[in-house]
Amino acid sequence: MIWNKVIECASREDMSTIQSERLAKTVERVYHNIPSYRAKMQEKGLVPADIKSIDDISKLPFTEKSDLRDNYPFGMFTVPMSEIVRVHASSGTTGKPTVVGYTRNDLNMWAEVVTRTLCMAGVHQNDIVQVAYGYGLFTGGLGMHYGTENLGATVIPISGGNTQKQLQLMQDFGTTVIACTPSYALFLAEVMKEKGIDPESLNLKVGIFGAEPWSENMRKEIESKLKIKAIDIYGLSEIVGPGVSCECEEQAGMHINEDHFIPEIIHPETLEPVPHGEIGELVFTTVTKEGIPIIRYRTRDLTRLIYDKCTCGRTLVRMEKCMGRSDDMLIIRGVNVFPSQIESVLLEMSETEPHYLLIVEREGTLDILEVMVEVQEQFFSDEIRVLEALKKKITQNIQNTLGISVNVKLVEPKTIERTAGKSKRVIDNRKI
Ligand code: DLL
Repeated sequence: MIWNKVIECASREDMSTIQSERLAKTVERVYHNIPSYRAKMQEKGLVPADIKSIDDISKLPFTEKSDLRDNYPFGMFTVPMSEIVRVHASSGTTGKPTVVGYTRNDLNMWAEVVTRTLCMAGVHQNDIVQVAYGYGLFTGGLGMHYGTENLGATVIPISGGNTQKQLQLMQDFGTTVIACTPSYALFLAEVMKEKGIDPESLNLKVGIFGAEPWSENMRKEIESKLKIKAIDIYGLSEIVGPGVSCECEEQAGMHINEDHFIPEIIHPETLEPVPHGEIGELVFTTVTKEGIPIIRYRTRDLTRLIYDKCTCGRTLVRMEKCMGRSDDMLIIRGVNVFPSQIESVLLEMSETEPHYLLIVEREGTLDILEVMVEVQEQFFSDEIRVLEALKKKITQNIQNTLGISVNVKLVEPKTIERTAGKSKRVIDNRKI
């Protein structure tokens, strides 16, 4: 089922026309309503009339998380507070959260894009959707909630955590769709196994997983353990929340709702657009938002765009699974390392659990990368020789992938902290 066929299957030409019209209007609005945007445009010698079509988008200045922080809490809103009907905020690693506000129209638009993504994932009106993303300032819970209601499916607003209850409701209510972070999905699978719950005995068929990076191998792991189709959904609070893009049942890249959010890929250092199809940093401009329109927001997420028509029939441009972030990329002795690379290695090995923690230290001038890995119950034996051999094998596999040496530390199952929300994979203790 396609929710909005006219838009989701539009020709490139029609989409460009829609985007160009909306972009020009948005630029006009922010120029006249937000002093910080006006100042940035004036610095570049730009007036709204210079932006006539999406071909002019790269003339515009970028927006960064720090712009939202500097205007904390409501300084980037373009409408009076009487028109803002909800706020959300995303907790940063440092300092104040970034706050976003939605008008009634914004909330309707958000519900519509999430409904589209649910249809992409193969969810129907008669499905029962357990929303296990956190409800609250985080956009995951409420974002999925209203999209599900808008579709007409049944929503179970359980929020994150409370694993026992999650499983009980899955059994009692006949949940068919679970929406949560991929790491929490694995945790649910783990607890199911412990409790002797056979996933085949449940009605689960689809999982809608996002809010953190996860690899193809992790997808395979979740699909085989929960016996479901695992769909990747992407979004960020600064743009709208979940629903910026999502995979369809083909699982071949996430369709971007580009009539609302125009994507670009730039080189993270030169900030210039990269040639079509190359990997770089994803940048979004919102063209329908009223509460807090955002021009050229630097997501720091690394991916590439795919413009070919998808076999599902949609023409909406697709973005590949995120390779990581330009800023959570670790640089270890000069080598770029993404946690997802290590995750893939671990998931390919049958002896390990997909739970790991990377700890980076600096000894003198040397970076040391320690990888804490959970070993499966049956392999965790007291026999030192067996464990030593396993440790050697894991170390070798990781080193072959990364091209740098690492210290592997094997730990017992369930040692590494599980969370119901986004997992923390890296502790960087370097003081640089
Ligand atoms: O995580 C919104 C969301 C909720 C998306 C539920 C999907 C599902 P923020 O808390 O603002 O918003 O975090 C946004 O999370 O820039 C990415 O780095 C990361 N992220 C989100 N989805 C994915 C994904 C929500 N599917 C930041 N793959 C983004 C990889 C993701 N990273």
